[in-house]
Amino acid sequence: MTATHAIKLIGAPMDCGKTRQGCLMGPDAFRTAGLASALQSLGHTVDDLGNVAPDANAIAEQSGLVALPETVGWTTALARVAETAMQDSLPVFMGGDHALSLGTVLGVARHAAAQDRPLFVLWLDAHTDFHTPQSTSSGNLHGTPVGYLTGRTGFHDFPMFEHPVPCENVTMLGLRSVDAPERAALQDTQITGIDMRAIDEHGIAAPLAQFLNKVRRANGLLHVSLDVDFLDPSVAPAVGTTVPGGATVREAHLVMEMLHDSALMTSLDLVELNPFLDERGRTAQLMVDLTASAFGRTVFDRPTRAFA
Ligand code: 4U7
Ligand code: MN
Ligand code: MN
Ligand code: MN
Repeated sequence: MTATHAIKLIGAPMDCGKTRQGCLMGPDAFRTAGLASALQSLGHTVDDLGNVAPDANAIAEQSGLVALPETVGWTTALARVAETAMQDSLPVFMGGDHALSLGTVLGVARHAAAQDRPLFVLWLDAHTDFHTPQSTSSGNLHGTPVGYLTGRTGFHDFPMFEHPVPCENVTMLGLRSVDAPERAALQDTQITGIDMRAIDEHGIAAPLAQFLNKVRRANGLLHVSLDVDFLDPSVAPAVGTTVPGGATVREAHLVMEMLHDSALMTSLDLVELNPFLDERGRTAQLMVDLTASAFGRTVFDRPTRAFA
């Protein structure tokens, strides 16, 4: 039996980070799939805070960007909620599209700075989400949160990211769709990007273990952002941005199990679930099962080793 957590479930039915709609149903799909009871049954205290709503603001729409004012409104609201929740809990943000991480990581970073602890980010995604509002050609701001949280310039209408996450503290796993401007910008950074080819060759455990050791040595906080499209679309169809060749069910569980064993994770985003595209709830269910693994669900406890 391992440490129990005070978990806060926070719904972020954000759907404006891209044009394709449906992620607003995500939080309710996570609830219907039994996220709270799955975590409670592992011994954790779970408090569902309901859904956040975006702040109002007077920012103007900008041509070439999808729903900039609303996205900034979500960012300011979620940053506030995240920073508060970090004080006495481990928040799990139920999205909503990946633009919600603009806000959650901003709030988490403010908390980390107040604690005088370094923040690390694990990005589980087919995409690097490293655009700026200038470099994106789709205009979809769900492709920008890593650019924002690492302090790239160009986020003029967003709150200043006062304490950017150092690039060497960011690891991405599962990559298989990176736009040319993202690749060019990433080249000049210390971000660790593990693509599917590297995972095919060397497995997913080694790069993750290396990253977790780094977090531990630094006594860091660890924010994990899990995009549904990290997973292969054959096992997780409920996402707008499917890219073939993603993580298997077992690779994803191993990541979550190692996160649990590390006891390092201090906040979690579950993003991009689009229940309108799901098949009988299977993607929502898989995401709940993966979250349960991250919070200690196992077949056998490792220390006693079954049959050993
Ligand atoms: B997600 C894309 F062009 N890079 O910018 C873009 F391929 O949060 C996709 O990872 C972004 O799902 C995907 O629109 C954002 C595209
Ligand atoms: Mn635990
Ligand atoms: Mn993403
Ligand atoms: Mn993605």
